[in-house]
Amino acid sequence: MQVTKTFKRIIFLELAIPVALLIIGIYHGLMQTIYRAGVLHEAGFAKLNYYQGLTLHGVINAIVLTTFFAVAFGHATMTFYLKKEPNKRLMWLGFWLMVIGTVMAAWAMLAGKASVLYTFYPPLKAHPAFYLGTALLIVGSWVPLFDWARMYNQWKRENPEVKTPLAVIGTLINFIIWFVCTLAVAYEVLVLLVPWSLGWTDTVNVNLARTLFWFFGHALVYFWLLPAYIMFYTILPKVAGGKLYSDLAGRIALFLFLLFSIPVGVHHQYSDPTIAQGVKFFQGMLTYGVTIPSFITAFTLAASLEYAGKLRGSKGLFGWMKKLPYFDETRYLFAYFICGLILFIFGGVTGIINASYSLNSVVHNTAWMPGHFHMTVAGPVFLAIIGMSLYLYSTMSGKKVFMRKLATIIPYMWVIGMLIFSFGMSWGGLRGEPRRTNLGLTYLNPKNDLFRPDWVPTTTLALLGGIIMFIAAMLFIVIFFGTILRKKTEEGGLDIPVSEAYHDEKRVPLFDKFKPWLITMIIVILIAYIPALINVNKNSGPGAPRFTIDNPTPQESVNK
Ligand code: HAS
Repeated sequence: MQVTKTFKRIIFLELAIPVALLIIGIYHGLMQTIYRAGVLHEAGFAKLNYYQGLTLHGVINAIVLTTFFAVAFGHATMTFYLKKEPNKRLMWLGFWLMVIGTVMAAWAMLAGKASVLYTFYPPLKAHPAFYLGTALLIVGSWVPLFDWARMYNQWKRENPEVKTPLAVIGTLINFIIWFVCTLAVAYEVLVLLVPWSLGWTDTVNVNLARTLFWFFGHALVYFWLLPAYIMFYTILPKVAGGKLYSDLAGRIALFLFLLFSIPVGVHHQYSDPTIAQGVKFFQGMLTYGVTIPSFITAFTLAASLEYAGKLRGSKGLFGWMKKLPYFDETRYLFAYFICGLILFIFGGVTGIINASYSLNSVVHNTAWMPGHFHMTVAGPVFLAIIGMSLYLYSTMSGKKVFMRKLATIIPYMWVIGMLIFSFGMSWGGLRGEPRRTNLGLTYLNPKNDLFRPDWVPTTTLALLGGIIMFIAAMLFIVIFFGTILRKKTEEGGLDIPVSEAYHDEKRVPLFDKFKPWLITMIIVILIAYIPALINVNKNSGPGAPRFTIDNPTPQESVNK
């Protein structure tokens, strides 16, 4: 499909800016494993503090890369399937808001004024530029939703009886979840944190801030995941050489995410004393609910891949696994998708363990947790993002992928590194190794009284995995920018592989409209969150003054 130059330019910028920033994000990931394995016994390295690096790592990789990509991929998907381009002014507006927000937050982090990690929990205080920057990044990513809704309504009027393409349903669902969940974090930032950070209010209600953050924070993980799921349902079966087993299964899964993605945030707060057990129990049950669409996805994709393997002549129950195009460089996207899915089997299992109220008390705030989330956000999400960024850039620019064989091998390197890293982290977590801690200063320093020799193997494994992942990611960055620097060999266009459905069930109106789902979504959120907010309002103690990462006394006392 031919698209305008402006459309291409905006998409290229939205893909290339976060990939360039990944150099900083990935470097700080490697540094984490180095500090934690006790290779360094310092509070910082190269004039950057440990927590400053951890904040850069989380914010760049988990917030900036994912948000820019979701917007770029959303534009590409909506345009490709609805055959209409979005309004260019709104595209630019969204883009510039996101860029300005990123620059503000990046300045605050690099200047050492926002070492508050990607969760920015108070009472750790950041510079207002950090909060306002992240708010602008979010507001910029809202803009496309309103234009896509217009495009969708127009398309619907022109095609009233046609089933809405699955990728369009997925994109709209994802950005509706995003819009609703970010309202809470916008309130947290603008009403609680910015005035407190500026000194206009003396204290902040930490529990309320955390509850608002997690209203946003767990839905955020599905905002990361859904673009990958859209690719798995609509592109993967095609590049595997088969068909999507069931189109309806994909729709059901996506609408279930609309219901369950938000009202589960309290499972991050099982240890918060302000929230009552009943609320935790209810949101814990809903957390099991949110695994259902992923189970539907696992079985539907496995059936689609089995079909692809059978078409290639596979025999027996699991013979299809041997017949998939793992190293076919003409279908390099397959490698990125399958590696992500393999990691997600482990990411999903560990997530279900976290969801259990009792097991959570064993693993909460231990190294187990980064073990879990690297096999989700740095698994299917990261691999789908980088694979698709390369694919979109190469096809739209008309430039051939630089070192395509290597591009096909990178995801396998990533999987090997990630499995070693996450095994080390999960094992360490079960032995009590804390997360978000510069272990090299104490527990992994043999000269320190607190030295823990039993954490040496676990952190060494994480370091080994970290090194392999670092090499894989750097090779990807070389390939991505190598492709940008290549000469154009053909007229590029927007061309996304489209999977045909094996069971293309007839249109079920319930799974082709948003209203009933939106109403149910709001009801479930209100039931889950009104009691949680009442608890927080009633049970929170006095507000907290401002703290910075380098001092255990409030900032006011330091300044006196
Ligand atoms: Fe999680 C904490 C529970 C999914 C990310 N999670 C986190 C944090 C992050 C994160 C970043 O209940 C840390 C936040 C922080 O900084 O404190 N998580 C879950 C559950 C799921 C889940 C139940 N998480 C994700 C996803 C993430 C993500 C997705 C990012 C994208 N998580 C928790 C809980 C906590 C938590 C608690 C808080 C813990 C605490 O105490 O702090 C579920 O959605 C998982 C369902 C997944 C599945 C797997 C389906 C498998 C598929 C692959 C199939 C493979 C095929 C290939 C077909 C059921 C689809 C076959 C072919 C071959 C050849 C083999």
